[in-house]
Amino acid sequence: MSEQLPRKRIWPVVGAFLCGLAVVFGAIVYIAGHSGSAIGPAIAAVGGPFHLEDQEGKPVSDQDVKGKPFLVFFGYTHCPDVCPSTLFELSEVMKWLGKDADRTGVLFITVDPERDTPAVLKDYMSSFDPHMRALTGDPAAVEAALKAYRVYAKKIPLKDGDYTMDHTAVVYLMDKDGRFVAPFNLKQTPEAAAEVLRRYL
Ligand SMILES: [Cu+2]
Repeated sequence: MSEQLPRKRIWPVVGAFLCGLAVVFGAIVYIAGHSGSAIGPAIAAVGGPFHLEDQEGKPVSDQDVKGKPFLVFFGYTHCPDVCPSTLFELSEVMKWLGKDADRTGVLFITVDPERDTPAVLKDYMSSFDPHMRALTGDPAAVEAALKAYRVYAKKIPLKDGDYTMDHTAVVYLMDKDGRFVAPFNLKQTPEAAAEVLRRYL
């Protein structure tokens, strides 16, 4: 019994502390949700103009996807796991969209223009849904696209003189006006993911 007593005294204190935390947290959420100035511009700042070329060597800019909701994903063809599995999942989403896939766009922008030439991209993309376009360009143009989408990419040298790329692997959902909506969730069935995209048509 002597052990029980202090505990009983502590719980109300802990309870009061947690309530205090809840109030503070609630206030933060409220302010974040209503000020707009704190979060709004950060979201609006994802995306923007880019001038690249696709796997056919055809110039592609942000203007080409205007009027369509589109998905943007940054990666590289030498990627061992994340990129191919993401592109596979996006291919499945495109299949579920059926005819509507023509009214959307999926852009796979390389973070490794040194190795990802249009010819390399063309070969690589033949494994995936044909609605997806892979983009590359000169390093400065790619860098500008990375900056526009706030994508981090870093070359990691390997022992044998080869290298790998560390990179942001977010799929961005952009609306018809080229505005960032949200990260696109692929941790759901392709059917459900296709429905999400369909809402922005
Ligand atoms: Cu990757």
